[in-house]
Amino acid sequence: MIYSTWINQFHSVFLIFFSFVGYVQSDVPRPRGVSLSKAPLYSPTKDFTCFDGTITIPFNYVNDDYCDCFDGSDEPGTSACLNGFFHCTNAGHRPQNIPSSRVNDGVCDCCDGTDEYASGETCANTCEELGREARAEAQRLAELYKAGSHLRLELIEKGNAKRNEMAEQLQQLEKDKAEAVQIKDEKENLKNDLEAKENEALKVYREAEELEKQKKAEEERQNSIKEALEHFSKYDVNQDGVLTMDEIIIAQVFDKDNNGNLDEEEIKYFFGENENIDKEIFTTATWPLLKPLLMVKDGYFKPAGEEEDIEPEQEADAEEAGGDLETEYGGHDDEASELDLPQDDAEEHEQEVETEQGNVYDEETQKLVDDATEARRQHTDAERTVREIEANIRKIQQNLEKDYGLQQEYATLDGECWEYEDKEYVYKLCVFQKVTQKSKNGGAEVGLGNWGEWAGVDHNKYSIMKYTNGVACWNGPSRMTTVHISCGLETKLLSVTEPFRCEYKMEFSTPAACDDSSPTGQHSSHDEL
Ligand code: MAN
Repeated sequence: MIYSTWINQFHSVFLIFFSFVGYVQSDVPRPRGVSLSKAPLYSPTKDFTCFDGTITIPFNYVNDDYCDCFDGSDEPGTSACLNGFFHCTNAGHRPQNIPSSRVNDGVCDCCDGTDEYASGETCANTCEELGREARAEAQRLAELYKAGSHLRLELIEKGNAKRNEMAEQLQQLEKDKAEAVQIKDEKENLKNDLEAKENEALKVYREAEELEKQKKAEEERQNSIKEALEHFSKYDVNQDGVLTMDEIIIAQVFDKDNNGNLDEEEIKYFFGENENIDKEIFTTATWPLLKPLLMVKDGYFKPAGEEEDIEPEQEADAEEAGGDLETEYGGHDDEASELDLPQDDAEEHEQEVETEQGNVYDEETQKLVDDATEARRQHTDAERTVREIEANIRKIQQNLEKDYGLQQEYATLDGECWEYEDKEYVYKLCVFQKVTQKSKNGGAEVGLGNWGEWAGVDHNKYSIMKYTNGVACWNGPSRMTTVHISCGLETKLLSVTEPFRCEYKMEFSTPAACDDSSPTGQHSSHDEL
């Protein structure tokens, strides 16, 4: 197989070399400006039919300097038809077809000078010299392609191996994934089982906690009533079970604004519509209003700006006792020292935290909690493993979907990066990935495009790579880059330009492009119409 490729390559090289000399041969009589291949269409013994088949004219109308055919085919040797072509034989070099308008226009277009036969312009025949140069260039290219094609074969081999390896990896990963999913499902079942047991065991604790809470709430309620009644009894000087206005005045504590008087507003605040207050009203309505006031007087609240002096637990208790309390009530020492609520509350809080931390489960329950925790951890790990495998699968699938050339010759370049520096920037091409630009004066890398597609034309799709969707250009579209690929013995970035603002053009050479069986490889110079 390698041998037959070489035969092909030799054939191609042969074509490149001799396509420049093959035209010297015959001197078949033909009208001026007609190529050898089209000569049979111009027979002096017959009428001439335009190439488009629309009109037939006597043969002596051909090249009579009057355009008869719509396609210009009757005037190959004059400038009469706007759309005609003049063929120069250019013996010694490449034949050429030039637009009819250039015939006898005073400019030498054909290297054999035949286009200026009546303009008076003397054209030197430079075909031999040009042909020599072209043949030398063709020879150079043929040798380059020959040498490059060795390297290209290696790239093809490695590219195929890489692709096969990726396909194998994918298969393996699919297997790994199936196993990982199974493990994950098992872990999930185990987790669900253990969580059910854990829940069951904790239910008892939660219920007990709930009961405890209710009990505490009831205790607090009772304490509050007790406390209220103690205060009631203290203010009810004559102990008749009713607080009167006189008694309230004596008690002093109802003087909200501390001005030494009980005004109407203060009386209304505590008494509402009642004239006297019995124990029931005191406990349910008056005490909740009075207690925060006592706490203020006891120093649990300070005027604005002095809050930082409040001990944290006092603050918490104060909030609980009456969050909407206004702070302008300055503290002064009073009977409020009897209120030792804050300390109790703090202890209670500590106890709750301890319960919530779960340090108090019995051994069996604790084991169930630990088992469930471990099962949760293992399930999370198993889920992560599946996700990681899936990410790898996606990556390999994306690579396998990439077009690495007809024979995978570009596969090994995937992910490889090459740099090019000009005065201002360092450019980086990471093949099949992205293109970036970094200013030499510092600053972040600017994306000039991500791998998009092959964009070569004329049967040579693999001559241009397109990288699109780079960083948006200021006031313009996203940056993009085209990478023009040519055959070279070394893989490297040859040049970077910016022909249009934010549209970059890179010249990149690689042996992967040294395919002399492709149209470019043969450097076809057949330009006959
Ligand atoms: C930066 C570079 C240039 C580009 C301008 C557009 O300076 O990316 O290549 O032309 O931005 O504003």
